[in-house]
Amino acid sequence: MSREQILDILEQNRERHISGADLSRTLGVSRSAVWKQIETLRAQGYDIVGGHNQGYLLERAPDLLYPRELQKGLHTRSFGRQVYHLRSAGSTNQVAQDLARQGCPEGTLVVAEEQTAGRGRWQRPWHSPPEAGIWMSLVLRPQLAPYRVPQVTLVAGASCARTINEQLGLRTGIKWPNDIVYDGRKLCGILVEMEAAPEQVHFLVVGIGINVNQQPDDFPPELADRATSLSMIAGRPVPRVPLARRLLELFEEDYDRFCRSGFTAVREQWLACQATIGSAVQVQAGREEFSGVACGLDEDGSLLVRLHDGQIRRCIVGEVTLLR
Ligand code: BT5
Repeated sequence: MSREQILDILEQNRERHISGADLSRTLGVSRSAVWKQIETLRAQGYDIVGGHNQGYLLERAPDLLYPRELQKGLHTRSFGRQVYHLRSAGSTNQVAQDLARQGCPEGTLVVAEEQTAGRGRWQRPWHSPPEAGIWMSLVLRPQLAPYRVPQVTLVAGASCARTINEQLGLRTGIKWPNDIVYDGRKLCGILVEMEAAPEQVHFLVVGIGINVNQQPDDFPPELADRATSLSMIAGRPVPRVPLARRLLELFEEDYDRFCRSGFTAVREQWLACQATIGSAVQVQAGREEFSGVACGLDEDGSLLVRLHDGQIRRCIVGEVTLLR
């Protein structure tokens, strides 16, 4: 007997109590074995009311990113078909990289309720407090030359913005290349890491961090006026499980289109959600720094910036600051 079977039965009977005797008969185990499993489920956050004599009723599943919860009604081919759920991880990108090196299939997902060493680009820290956000990493194995990897960041950004906007009825925007922002504050970041030979990517790890249920006090002082969360924007708690599930579906759809038809197939979608073009920007690209007006997105995903002397500069990688 597994806890999963007990949950299956309780989920199919959300309107009535199921007696311990019925559960023990159906599953062929003792009533005390049933009780022990119920206690474990409660410890995992499942709100099960009742007891031996009254019978059991599942009132509420927890909003934790358990594989079982994420995979309920998940319409994907490979994304999230294999899920590693961790209460706490250093960095989910690191765990996913290790799994990728061991040969895990494309679409393998690592999610953590908390990260203690969450990272951004250039080893900057990513603040990931417990149960407050979606901290996840996906392993991808595209047929792709390494120079095109920055495009995958844009694809993931477009999928994140689409998911958030669709699920919450918001108009968040993408700051090129990898931030989702609302009212000038960052609520989601993407970190794509790769292992590659000169001509061919071996695997990618796409790390996505979405601030969901933080309140202003949950952010460290240095982020207080630069970061926000979906619940701060929506003014209510936001369930994480449906959001993460929908993100897996939309990201798989966009990624498939990208693999089949190239970046052009996703470019329009990125443009529909962008919050960069048209703004005055300052760009840090390697050791170089320049400012101008972001004036377009090239066919390959590079940001085009018109400098003050009218020259157009293409940026393939870099850090953009929006100037007000
Ligand atoms: C990013 O880097 O925005 C990529 C963030 C990726 C995080 C995910 S979570 C799951 C997976 N596992 C990981 O270890 N990472 C990925 P970057 O553009 O370099 O931005 C980093 C900067 O964002 C930091 O220097 C802070 O200023 C700011 N920051 C840190 N934590 C934040 C948060 N929770 N919300 C908003 N801004 C944050």
